[in-house]
Parts: sequence; C-alpha cells; structure tokens
Amino acid sequence: MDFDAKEILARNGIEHLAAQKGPLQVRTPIDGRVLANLDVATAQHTEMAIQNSVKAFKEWRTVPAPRRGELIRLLGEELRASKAALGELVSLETGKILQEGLGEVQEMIDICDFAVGLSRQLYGLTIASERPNHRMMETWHPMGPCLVVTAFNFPVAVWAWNAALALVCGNSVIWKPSEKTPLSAAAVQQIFERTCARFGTAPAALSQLVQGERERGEQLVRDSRVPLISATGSTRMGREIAKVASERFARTILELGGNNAGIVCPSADLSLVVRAVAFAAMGTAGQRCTTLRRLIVHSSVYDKVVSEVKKVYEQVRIGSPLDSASMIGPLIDKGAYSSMVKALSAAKEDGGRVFGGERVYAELPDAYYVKPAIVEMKKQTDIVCHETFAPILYVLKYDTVEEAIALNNDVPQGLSSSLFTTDMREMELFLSAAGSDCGIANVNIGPSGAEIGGAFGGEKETGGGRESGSDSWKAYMRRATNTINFGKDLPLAQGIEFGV
Ligand code: UN1
Repeated sequence: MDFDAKEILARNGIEHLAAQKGPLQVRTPIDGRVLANLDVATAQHTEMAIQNSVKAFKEWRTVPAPRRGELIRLLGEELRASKAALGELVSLETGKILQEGLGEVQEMIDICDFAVGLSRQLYGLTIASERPNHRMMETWHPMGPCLVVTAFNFPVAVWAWNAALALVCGNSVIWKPSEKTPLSAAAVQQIFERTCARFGTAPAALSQLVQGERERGEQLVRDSRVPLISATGSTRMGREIAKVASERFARTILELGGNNAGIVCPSADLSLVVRAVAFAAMGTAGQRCTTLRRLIVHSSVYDKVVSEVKKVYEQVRIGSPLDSASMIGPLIDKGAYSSMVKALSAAKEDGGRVFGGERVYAELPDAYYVKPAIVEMKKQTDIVCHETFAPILYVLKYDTVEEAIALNNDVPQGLSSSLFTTDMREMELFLSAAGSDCGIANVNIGPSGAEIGGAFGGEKETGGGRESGSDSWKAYMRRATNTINFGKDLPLAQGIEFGV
C-alpha cells in the first residue's frame, strides 16, 4: 500500500488544502491515513453562495445557448488534460481502482461532449392551433440556481452529468458534495474555474462548491431561491430532501438506491454471464448504485453458473486501488464494513449460504478490504430486498421466466436490471410492459456501467429522476407554452362566445 498522497494532491493542484486545519477530516480508504482537515462553509457562506448564484443565473440565462456550450466544450478540454491526475485522486479518495477512477473522468468528458451538441438542440415543438391565424409553440427557458448533491461513490461524474446539462440550459450551479469526498470536488471546482478564466466572460460564481456537513445541504434544500435539486445518494437522504422540496414545490431529480438483478436464462451464453457478473457485482467493491446485487438463475443452469462465478470470486485480486493488478479496492469506511457484516449475518439467519465476505488486510486497522460475498438464498427475504452498499451478491433460483421477472420487480427499488438469454421471446418479454419495472433494462450485459447517452435513473424508491442523456435536459428547464395571434380577430378556444 505504498503511495504518495501528497504528490497526488499536488498533481491536482490542491496540495495547499492539506495545510488547512478545519473540522472536515478526509481519510483515504486505502490505508485510513488522514489526507486533510478541511475548512467548511458556514451558514453565512452558504447564504452568500445562494445570492451569488442568483446573480450569476440572471446574467447567464441571456447568453445564447451555443455560447454556453462553448464553456462546456472548454471544460471537456480541461478534463481531458486532467484525466490522469483526477482519476488518481478519485481512486485515492474513494478507493475505487484506477481504471474506474479514470472511467469516471471519462464519463465527465463524455457528458461535456454531449452537452456541447445539446447546446444547439434545446428544441421546442410547434403545435397546431384550433384557431385561425394562431400559432402555438413551446419554448424552453433556464430555471435558476440548481443544487447538485453528490454521493461518495461517483464523486466527480455525477456533478458533471448535472452541471454540464444545467449550464448549457442556462442555469447556475451549487454543488454540495459528499463529506467523504471533498478533495475530488475541490479539484473539479478548480478545473471549472480554470475553464471560466479561459472562456473569459462567464459570470462570477456560475458554479460553486459548498463543502461541509449535511446542515449545509439542508439549508440549500430549504431555500426557495433554488428551484431545482438534483440529488444522488441513499433512499433515506432522498426521502428527507423530497419532503422539504415538496413543501415548497421545488423540482427534484432524485437518483437513489438500487437493488439490481440479473436473470440468467437456460439459453444464456455462460462465459459472457460470468464476465458480466464479475464486473457488475464486484466492481467498485459493490458500491455503485447500479451494482448487481441479485442473480436470479434458472434451475437448469444454476449449479454451473454458481460454481463458475465462485471460481472467479476466488481469483479476484483485492488490494490497493492504485496498484494496477487490483480489481477490488477497499470499502469506503468502517460504517460500510459494519453494514456488510450485519447484512451477511441477517442473510444467514434467513437460511442463506455465504461464500466469501471475510475481511482481508486486517493489519490495517483503519482500512476495510473484504472478499466479495456470494449468498445463496432460498427466498427473496427482507435482507435481499434491502440495498447494502457492499459486494454481496444474493443468488436465487427460478423455474419460469415470469417467476424470474416477478422476483426482479418484487423489491422496493427500481434502478437497473438485466437479462441473459439468446431466446428472443424471453428478451422481448423482459423489455415489455409486463417485464422489468426498472429505469434501466439491459440484455446480455450487466446492470452497471451505463453510457451517458441514455437517460439514467429509476423508479419506485430509486426516486424517479433521470439524469444524463436522451431528453433528461428537459428537467433542467422550464417549459413555456406560447399562443400567438397574427390575425385581426379574437376567436376564443373551445368556440366560446364572449361578446364585448
Ligand atoms: C452511481 O453509482 O451513482 O451506470 C452511478 C453506472 C455508472 C454510474 C453509476 N455510469 O454504473
């Protein structure tokens, strides 16, 4: 576990942060060492941030959208130049392997490219009017300051999905990152500010960072000057945000918990299944919202699939995420480890057969590395229906595809799902109205690792929001319906006569 944390901070231009003596202690999950004690925003700083964001919005909303796109094009350039350094910092702060840290920065670059194109495509419809000499149309307008709340597991990409869209749509942004990953956020903020300096005419405080504990987030969520809240994190957090936001009718984009399944049908290509399961269930040490958590296997291939998957689980290299040989890094912290231990013991009580799950590198008292676990379950009990943010894969058996789809859907969350088959009837059923009830339904790939081009998010306790590609941008704008009379009469809709 040999690495030079100072040098990683320096490569990202944030070495000065290590000298702060604030209350927010940042540790790397790699070996638990303290990286920094950061200063945090006060209530007053946060109030200033809101005021400045309103000011920035008023200026930015009138800048032509393609010109706003130019800022994001430059941001993409800066991110390309910073990819190696930022990927490493993400790896240092979250414990995800370097490949995945780099992949996360690539997601930022990809959404910038997408948003640049989008900046020339914020289309509205022209609608046929029932009245003579009238025209109807929709126009899309910026909304105001957007609050972006991000989780530790994707500390930079989730900001980019939201900010790139929000900014080309003409909004200003306030970012409240996870308390567990403030350094990655600070590095990105610096990249953004560098981009603004190159752009030359961006308003001050166009995208700001508010670091600190949850009270700062609460303050921002309560404030009626912030019309849009896009939050990624636990269902518990989302529920609290939704309550406060709905009180003041703020718009929310919620991307919360997932409990994603993979169904393995008799005709599935098993070598592909094993590779897909390995990445989806063990990648990011099981700490993606899209992580594969339930494998639902047809009884005719059950023994073979389980034994092949176990083989891969035995071989997988666990270690420092900065070592290129590692495929699984540590869990984020002790709390994550305790949740995993608790979930495994609950699963055992429910009759589950546990394989793996032991702690490794226990000589590092403040780092939590675990062997990924497979738990064969007879039934989908309460613990299986619960999202535990750790590498636990529950395995269930099924006999009919309808039964498998019912199991897929019979959990409170609805983010992602996948089906492995070469039978087109099974595939189409899974993708149909009677199929998966999730926001993402894949065939012959796992549930994680989505591309930015599609809308990302899910139903039920996942919160219903959509971020990233497709037409998700519409959530960051307000729609105005316009009716224009270019005639000399005033016909009323619905044929109403009102003779004055
Ligand atoms: C998350 O875990 O919050 O689809 C996001 C994926 C990634 C994003 C995950 N593109 O796995």
